[in-house]
Amino acid sequence: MAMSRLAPLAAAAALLAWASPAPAQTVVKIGAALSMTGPAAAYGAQQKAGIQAAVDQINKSGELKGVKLEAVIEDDASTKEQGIAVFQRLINKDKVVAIIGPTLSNTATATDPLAQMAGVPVVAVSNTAPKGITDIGDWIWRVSLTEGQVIPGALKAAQAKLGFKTAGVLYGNDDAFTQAGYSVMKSALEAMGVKTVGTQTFAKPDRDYSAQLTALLGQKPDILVVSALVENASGIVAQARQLGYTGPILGGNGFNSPALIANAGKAAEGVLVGTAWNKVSTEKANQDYVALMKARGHEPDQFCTQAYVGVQVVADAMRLSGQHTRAGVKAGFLKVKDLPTPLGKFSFLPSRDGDHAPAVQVVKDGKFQIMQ
Ligand code: 1QQ
Repeated sequence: MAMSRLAPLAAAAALLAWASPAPAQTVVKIGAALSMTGPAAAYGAQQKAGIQAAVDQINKSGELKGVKLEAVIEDDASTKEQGIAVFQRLINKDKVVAIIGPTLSNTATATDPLAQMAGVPVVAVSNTAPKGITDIGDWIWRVSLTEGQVIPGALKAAQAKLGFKTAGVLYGNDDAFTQAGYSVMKSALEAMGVKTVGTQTFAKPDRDYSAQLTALLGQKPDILVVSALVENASGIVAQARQLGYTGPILGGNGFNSPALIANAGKAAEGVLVGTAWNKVSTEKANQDYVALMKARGHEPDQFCTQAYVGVQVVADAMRLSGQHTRAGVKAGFLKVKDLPTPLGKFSFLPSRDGDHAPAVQVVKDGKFQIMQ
């Protein structure tokens, strides 16, 4: 009786042993703190898809001989408090070799000092505040281009097309990213000789922007320039159109989500936004990535792509240093050079910020289209 019950098990075990010679593999954990809930949730969902695609791809390729990557993805809830709790878990409990994230610059200002103190490499894949991220210390690195690397060029490209002379500016005054974006916009407009005819603010919980927009539109600006996360951005765009504004609107990185188009609908047509990802790039690394995501049934945005590249960069650092430890990843970052990625050839600057070419896109026919 006992024999007959065990026999099928033994047969299955024998079959498994035969089917998978299973080379010894070390599991290496990469942590990610992403905004899966809260005001930045639209970005977090895309980032998660990018990380999982990269981990699967790298494991399948076998390029990290003897190493199997495992992503430990946690929700930072778009807040500093939850971000801190997640970082502590990833650093002390999961013992990850690197942390990707957190989604928001605002959260990063609170979490990244913990990683710096613990000696855990961080790769920011969506933080775009120029200051207060990589300058936290030598364990903090960044793939995402900053607003300073993207907005001045986007404004110039837009001006070359549209020829605006005056601007109305609207920004969130309760977030590290929206404030930093505003200060980049202000200096870029000044440098271009564009006159700012009005500046208004809002906060993340706000849903009605009619007072601010009415004040700005009363000044008849040629363009509206907005620094906002996507939930606020969608409402601002929709309400500006409801108030009869038909002119151009240029947004910062917060606008870089298809959620803007889904939420604002037709009102989003003509919105301009600088981007780190030229999705129509014909470079092989981009074409391969686009095909991979298509095969996975996922429509990627810039945030998905940057998160994908974050994992690529960590894997490349392990390959270059020959180590899959925290110190090994950091040492490898110093050697990453012209890595072919869907964002273009990627290298780090001496400031540990990312370096590759940005692009400009405009919403047309319900889609972000690269401006040529
Ligand atoms: C930041 C950003 C947000 C818009 C995206 C996550 O760029 O917080 O820095």
